[in-house]
Formats: sequence, structure tokens, C-alpha cells
Amino acid sequence: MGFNLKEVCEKFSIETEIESYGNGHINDTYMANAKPQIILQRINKNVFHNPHEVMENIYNVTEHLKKKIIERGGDPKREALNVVKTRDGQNYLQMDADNFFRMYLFVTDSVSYDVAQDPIQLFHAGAAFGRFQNMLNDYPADSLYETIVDFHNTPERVKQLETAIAGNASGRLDLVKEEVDFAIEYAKYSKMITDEMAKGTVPLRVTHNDTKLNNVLFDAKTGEGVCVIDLDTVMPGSILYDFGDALRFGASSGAEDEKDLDRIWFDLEKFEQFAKGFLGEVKDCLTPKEIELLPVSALIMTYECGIRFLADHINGDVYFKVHRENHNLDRARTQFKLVADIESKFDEMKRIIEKYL
Ligand code: ADP
Ligand code: GN1
Ligand code: MG
Repeated sequence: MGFNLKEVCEKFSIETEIESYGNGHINDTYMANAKPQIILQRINKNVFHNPHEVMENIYNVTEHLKKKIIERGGDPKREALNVVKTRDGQNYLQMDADNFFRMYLFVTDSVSYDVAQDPIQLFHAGAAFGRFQNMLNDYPADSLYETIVDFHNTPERVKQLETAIAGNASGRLDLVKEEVDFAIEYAKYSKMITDEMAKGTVPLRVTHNDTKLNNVLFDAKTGEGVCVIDLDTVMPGSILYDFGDALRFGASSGAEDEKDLDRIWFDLEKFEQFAKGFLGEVKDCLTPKEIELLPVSALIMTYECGIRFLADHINGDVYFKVHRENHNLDRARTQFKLVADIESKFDEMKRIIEKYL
């Protein structure tokens, strides 16, 4: 490690002990029971090549969110991320060429889930992401940096998988033939959102782009969604990205890395709760094409994440954090199991969506 955490904390005027925290796949997260309680993160420079731009986006977006939260009579210290500045008044700290840190106020009395325990949690998550979308509706999209280019460009993700296959850096290709065949077969869905965006029938909006269930903090007492976190990828995108990606993770019956695929299916009750919460907030602003593509967006986003995990497995685990052998492969397999299950449930999904429009 080219840095010392105690020294890092001191530069933010925090003197307490700090410990590892959370289950994100990208950044290194730490928590300190200081006064106030804080979250410290080392920004993943391999993923975010320009941490300065990431922090500009986050600072400006959270300032905007805080104004909206105050207008709505909410608590801006809890309902938005609050960037803690360094002693020098900066939004982040650069220790050296690779080590960038930022600090947030810890959102107290909150919980997050890696697997939903109760479908009602999906309702609250849907409402939280829907409100987030509403509050950023008037944010000037062209002022945001694109922190990861082509982040949800699914056809581009297919190309990246093809490049991984051609390179076979890990030498694992022979062992993943079944998964590669699945990925190639289901590439037929990959252009459905991007083609409509190119036509303008699906508009560009300011979106979150990483709407995993564990990127919402829920109030420990009421169970309601308090704060949407992990704002590194807030950029112009499609609302279908946020809807589909949330379901990919939140409406699964099990964990993203579950090894026993008999325990993985797409849970329509969780889907219904999320749709109810999300559409309750955003239905009035959706275009007909967006509405039409809501069910398939869950398939496309799950497929996209599956091929990203598969490509990373083939590349030798260079992007997502892994904690065991074949971790990215296990993740890709759950995603593909969900893709096939979502495909068989489109009719029911459409019926459910109609109920909440
Ligand atoms: P990653 O990009 O690695 O997913 P996140 O920003 O999502 O990183 O943070 C990882 C985890 O840390 C979250 O899932 C959440 O549990 C916790 N966390 C992050 N920010 C806060 C915060 N401000 N208050 C409380 N918990 C937080
Ligand atoms: C990453 O950062 P985290 O763990 O919330 C990834 C998402 C993936 C997700 C899969 C910047 O999200 O795109 O969907 O893992 N974030 C980035 O669990 O690549
Ligand atoms: Mg996260």
C-alpha cells in the first residue's frame, strides 16, 4: 500500500481508528466511528481514470440534491451524500498518482441489503431511485463528465467480450464454452435500448447507472429508502438503465454470486414491488417507447452485467473485486440464469407494469 490510512484521515481532520466496510465491487470503503461518523473511500483509479471529474460530478449533483431535499422538507444531511472536505478545502485528497480518497458523512441509523429479505424493500428502493430521478430531472446533463465512456452501451460491451475471448488472457476460455455460447445467442437483445436512444424515442436523462439494491440505504426504523449512494456513475443515460439494473440485482431470488443455480430465479413479486415504487414516482415523464421497453430492460441490463463478469473472468479478474476462485464466473452464471428466466416472464411483467401506469 502506498498510503497510510491514519495519515489520510488526518488530512480530513479525522483522528479516530478506521476499519474496512461494505460489499462494493469497485472502491475500497472504510468507516470510522468519529464525531461525526464517516465513510472514507479510496477511488478505484483502474476503473475511474479521472477521479477529479468523478468528484466534480458528485459534488455538484449532491449540492443540487440537497437543495431539492430542503424544498421537500427533508433532511439534507441524511437523504443525500455529504462530501467532507479536506483540511485544505478540497473535495478529495490525492496522495500520489494512484491513490485518491474522498470522505462522506456516514448515513446513520440506516441499513443496506445484498439480497432483499422482503419484497417491500423493493418498493422502497423503487421509490428512492424514482425520487432520485425526479430530483435530477432539471439538472443540466451536458455539465456532467462521462466518468466511464460507453458504460451501458450494451453492443460495445458485447465487443469487449469478443476482445476478451480473442485475447484469452487467463487461459480459461476452454472452460467457459457454455457461457460464451449463451452470451453470443442472447446478443440479439443487446441493441434494443441503444437503437431507440439513437432515434430519440428513448431520451437521454441524468441517471444513476448503478442502481444495485446495496446502493440504497434504508431507514433502520421505518424501512423506507433514505439515501441513494454510490454516485460515481451519475451521467447522462437512459431511465431504462436504472430500471433494468435495479431489477437485475434486486428482483433476484438470491445473491449475485450464488453457486447453486437452482436457488436463482427472477422473483415477480419483487419485480412488482419495484415497478410500483419506481413508476409511482416517474410514470408521468415516460415516453411510450420507454414504457414498452421496461420489461426487456431488465433482461438487457442483466445480460450486460453477465457478459461484463464473463469478460472479466476471461481477462483474469482485472476489473471487479473477487474473493474466491471463479468468482466472476459464478456471478456471470447467476446473471445468465436470470436472463433466461426473465425471457420466459415478459407477458406477466407487461401485465404488472400496466397496473402501475
Ligand atoms: P462501491 O462503488 O465499491 O460499490 P459504495 O459507494 O457503494 O462503493 O460503498 C460501499 C458500501 O459502503 C455501500 O454498499 C454501503 O453499505 C456503504 N456506504 C457507502 N457510503 C455510505 C454512507 N455515506 N453511509 C453509510 N454507508 C455507506
Ligand atoms: C459494480 O460499485 P458497485 O459494486 O455498486 C459496477 C456495476 C455492476 C455491479 C455488479 C463502476 O457496482 O456496474 O453492475 O458492480 N460498478 C462499476 O454487481 O463498474
Ligand atoms: Mg456500491
